[in-house]
Amino acid sequence: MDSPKQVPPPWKAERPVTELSNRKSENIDTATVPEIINILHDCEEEMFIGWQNYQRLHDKDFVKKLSEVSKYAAALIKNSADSAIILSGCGTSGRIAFFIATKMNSLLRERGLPQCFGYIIAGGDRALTHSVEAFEDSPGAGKDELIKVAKGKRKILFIGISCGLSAPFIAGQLHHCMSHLDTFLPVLLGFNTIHMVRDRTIEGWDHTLLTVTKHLMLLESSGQGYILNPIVGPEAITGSSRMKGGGVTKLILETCFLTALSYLSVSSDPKDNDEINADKDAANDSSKQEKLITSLFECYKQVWETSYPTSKEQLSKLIEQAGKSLLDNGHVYYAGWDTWGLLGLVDASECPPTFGSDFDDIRGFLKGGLAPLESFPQTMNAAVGQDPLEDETSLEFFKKSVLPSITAKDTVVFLVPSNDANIYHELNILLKSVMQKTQHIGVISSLLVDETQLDLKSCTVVPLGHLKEEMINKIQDGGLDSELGNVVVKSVSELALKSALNAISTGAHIAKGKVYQNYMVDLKLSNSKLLERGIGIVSRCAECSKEFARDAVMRAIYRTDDIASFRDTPVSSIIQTAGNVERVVPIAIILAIKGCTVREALDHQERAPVIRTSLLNLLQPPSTIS
Ligand code: F1P
Repeated sequence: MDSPKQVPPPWKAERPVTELSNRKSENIDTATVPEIINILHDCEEEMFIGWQNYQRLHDKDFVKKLSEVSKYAAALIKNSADSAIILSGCGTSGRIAFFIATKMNSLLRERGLPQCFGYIIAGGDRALTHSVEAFEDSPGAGKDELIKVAKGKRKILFIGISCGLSAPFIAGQLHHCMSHLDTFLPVLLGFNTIHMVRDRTIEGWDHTLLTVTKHLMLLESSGQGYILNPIVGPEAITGSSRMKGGGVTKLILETCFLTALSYLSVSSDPKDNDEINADKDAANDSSKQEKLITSLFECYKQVWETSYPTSKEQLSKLIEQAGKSLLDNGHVYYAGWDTWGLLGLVDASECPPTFGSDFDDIRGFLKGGLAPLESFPQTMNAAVGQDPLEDETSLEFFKKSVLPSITAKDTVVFLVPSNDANIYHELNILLKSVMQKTQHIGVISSLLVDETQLDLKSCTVVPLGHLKEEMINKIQDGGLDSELGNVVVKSVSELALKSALNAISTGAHIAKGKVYQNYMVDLKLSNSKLLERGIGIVSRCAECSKEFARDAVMRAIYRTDDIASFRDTPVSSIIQTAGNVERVVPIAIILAIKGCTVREALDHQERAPVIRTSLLNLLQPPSTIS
């Protein structure tokens, strides 16, 4: 019997699953690279098999809810003149919202349907590539953005994504939707149970995340809202929801919208599109749609699973090269085409907030850059240039402005999605130029790629898995036409790519000593969730109380031993300062362990800049350090 087994209320806070340390990855910092890959695999597997007794992706109730949301999406797509589907999130969740909205709009365009997907990312479009985490704390900013994007629409499916069910930005938007139910169907997507949602006061607001979520839960009982929250277990790097949180968000949303499109039998003659009859299919065949959803989940699992054995050896080599680059103060560059290039950009942009790295340490470039991908031009700001040569996200910019400065210390990883003569031509030219600069070159390719067309000598080639014919047949029997089948083939390989990229950037930062046990010990404390996470990490590493850790963090932020005058400083102001100060968590850990002054902690940090080594030195006698 696969019914949900969520722990029932009372509404007592416990540590959310998304902030727990995963027991499987406790020793990831001392593991060899092949072992790191195994650990990541074991943690990611929880996306599909679930965690403890909580609701899983495959559970009947979850699949049923997703099918209902997808039915609603189908109806809106059908009547899209005055309807919209808006996806919103902060950080990685906002980037995935952008990714999906862009992809779905281009699919609708190809099918002769109006583009009705929109996205919101907290902090605006600059946050697509940069860390702009502070907006996550503002319910008001969330609401204002939603009002802008929703303008002129009569019916809206709003999906607020917050992996930790923790972003006030999303709570502000859901609250607005719930006050305008004539227009909005509000959906919350995340990976904790409701009883783990924070009930803490939010500055300048008289609701909490818990009150908003409970209100939505009430609406759910009458079909006026949904909470989609399968539990996928703690992240391999504690709290790093960019990893499986981001992956499972992509998987769930793509499944939802591809299923929605399967409801619409589009006539080959665009004039006949009026005859699309979503309602008939939707009402008649729920169980067929639920089956399709389950089959789609299986497709993702199959390709994700088969990519590990096929890619492991070569991926290990690439992670070692990338780690060496970062240790030598070199760079890792991802250069890719199509959605693969975009995923490279996403992975790179997550490193500064997670590992306290520089923007240039790991960077991504995409053929054509981000500008042509805009889904909702009114939300784009001037940060993304229109000329690819000036657009710092484009492959053209990479060729012109980055390639000339590449050295033997750098690693370049090409992301090659498809069998395309233009890509082969461009890549062969690029490979020739890059080979003259560095030996560290990786090529991650889908099985669609014909490697005989490429000059790959001395490259580390990482092939990903491919969807089996029988699975393609299964989803086509389940209602997807061959065009949608091709989209599935692409989408499932993207998940495998995302895992490989996460492994490269995580493995490289482990090599650089930015992970202690499975904690990100140099994260940027740029919003309230990250401030709390940072205090928790200091308390765990230094084995001290939360209060003691909080004081150490405050001293590290303000670089003073006398923090009495900062006691009543509002969290928003602490965060504003903390976001601009380097190495807050490492300094706070030293302060908490040594009981020294800030000056002494800074000196210690300077003498031992590799954080993990410095921590081990403090915690153990040097002779026992591995
Ligand atoms: C959003 C987010 C993460 C980011 C960092 C800060 O989290 O911006 O994407 O990696 O951890 O929070 P969530 O709202 O999706 O839980």
